[in-house]
Amino acid sequence: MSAFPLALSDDASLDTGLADRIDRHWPHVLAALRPLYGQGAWERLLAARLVDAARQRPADLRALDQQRVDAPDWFQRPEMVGYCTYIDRFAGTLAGTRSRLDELTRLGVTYFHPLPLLRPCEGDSDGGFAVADFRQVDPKLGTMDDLRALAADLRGRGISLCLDIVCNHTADSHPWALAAKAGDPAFRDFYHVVENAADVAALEAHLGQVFPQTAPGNFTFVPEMGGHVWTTFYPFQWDLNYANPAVFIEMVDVLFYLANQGAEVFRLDSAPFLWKRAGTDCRGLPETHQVVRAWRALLAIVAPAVALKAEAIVGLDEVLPFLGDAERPECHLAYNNSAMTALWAALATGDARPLAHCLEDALARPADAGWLTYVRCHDDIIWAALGGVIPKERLAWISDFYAGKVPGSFADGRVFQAEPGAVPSTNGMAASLAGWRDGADNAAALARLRLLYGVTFALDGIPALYMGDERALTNDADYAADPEHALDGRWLHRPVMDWNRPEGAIHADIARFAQLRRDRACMHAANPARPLKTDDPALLAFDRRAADGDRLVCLGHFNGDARIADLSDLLGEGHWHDLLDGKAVTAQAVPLGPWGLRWLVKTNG
Ligand code: OTU
Repeated sequence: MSAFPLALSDDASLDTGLADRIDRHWPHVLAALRPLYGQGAWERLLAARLVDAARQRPADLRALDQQRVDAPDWFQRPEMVGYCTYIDRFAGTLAGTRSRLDELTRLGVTYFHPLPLLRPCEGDSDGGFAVADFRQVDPKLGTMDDLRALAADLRGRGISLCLDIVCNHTADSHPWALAAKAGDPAFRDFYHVVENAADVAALEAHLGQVFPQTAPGNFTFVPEMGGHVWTTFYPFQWDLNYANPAVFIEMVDVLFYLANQGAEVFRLDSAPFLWKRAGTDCRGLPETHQVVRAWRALLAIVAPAVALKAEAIVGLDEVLPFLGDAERPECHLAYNNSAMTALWAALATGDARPLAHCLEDALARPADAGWLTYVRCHDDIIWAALGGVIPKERLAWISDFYAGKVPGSFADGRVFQAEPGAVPSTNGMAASLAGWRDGADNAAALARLRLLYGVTFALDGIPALYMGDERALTNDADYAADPEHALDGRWLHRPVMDWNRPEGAIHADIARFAQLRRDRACMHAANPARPLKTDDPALLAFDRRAADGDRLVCLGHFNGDARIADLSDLLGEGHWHDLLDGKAVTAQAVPLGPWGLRWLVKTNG
């Protein structure tokens, strides 16, 4: 009963490998979806979209598919380095971006993630995360032709394009929402509508809030809908109803479409929220994982060159399921937000032990998956995600530290909105959070920024640079002057790129981290970062080891003092040298500078 419902016949426009891929992966699609949707007409409808998309897949992308079927570890390779930015803030338009690609190449970038660029709703669109058309580019940025051209340019340089799939919700001005408002029952069923207030209250009792001040609650009363629409995020972002197979099919068709334009990675935005079940917190439900598993299997059929990345900014135990396991794979990549958050925690407290703990827990990921490792992104730093690792009072202190409220704090950040009693998360550019102030002596801030990026680039996965960090760009305090941004404090760390700002030392450091990773077998993501025991809480140590013996030990000194450490227990026999400064190091006396960073390898080894 798991046969593919359509005959492929001898269709010459289809890829020769397609039938085999269907045989391999279609049973996984059914295994994931039949428990959700039963057996039914949706199977043929889905199969038809799949065959259409396969037929439309351009020849150059089919060639890429073949390469990646032959070498499925492409996204784990040591040369992978990411860059994330808003197109308008980076280069104005997609065409402008095409003329800035040398900047990316100079930094060693092989993975480019422009934040949402599809046509958003008018006015405030949550930075493009309220999509009004999944098949059209934001006219302010360009056209679909421009996007295809950018993807092709990137591909030509060995850079993979990552696009956001805002899969949890649409804008309330999306045609599906408009049809629902106009009374079409088929489209009403694309969303969750709750008719009476008592039912809303019963659901709310189990739900958290993402934007408690600017968008309290999880429902929005919409008169045209005669009820309350589920809106986890802003009122203009309507959550999709994945219990309706038509929603699943439409969204996977969006994935197929964008894959055929040249996207090589999809960032599944707000992945934990996809499925709703009354009486639960609706985060990371088993049904959500079935949806993601089915997407993985369907892309493995139509566009095997494409990888999925989970955006789940929650505790590690809730992130790991998004990577699946050998039998039931889900995403290829997931954000290692625990490591990122614990990195900032270590910088504030001088205690790197929670970070080592997070790295230990991160070892539980499948060997053929990878992390997206990062220092900053366009969102707030969510301390609550470390709830299982650091006590709440300590997290509250860290949040205060980054808001500059703790005496002696170097940080120049701000708190973001929080639910009553919760630890507020933090906004701010990496440089500002690390204490950078234009016009001041920034030696310590530079060392801190370098430490954060140096550790991140030594971890397992794709290290991603957030636009501006390579020039130590600071906060955009003027965001509040823009009425569309004023109420959302995350715009503090979404500045316009200042191309006249000197590149400075951090630019050279980051480019060097990328270059040093490239040729080292141990930096392949199949080789995880294993924390090593140290007797100094401020000293983070971990290593990467390849099967061929290649090994790198990364040391991070989360302390502003200089010291000389006896690390003979940790490093053992042999001669070592530091790849970063090229100098020899003896295990008995390793100099650790203020906020010092070392990438040690055995000499001649
Ligand atoms: C994501 O973030 C995006 O990164 C945000 O920029 C969007 O506003 C949001 O989705 C809505 O599209 O809560 O504070 O566990 O943490 O999805 C950011 C996932 C968020 C959430 C994450 C969300």
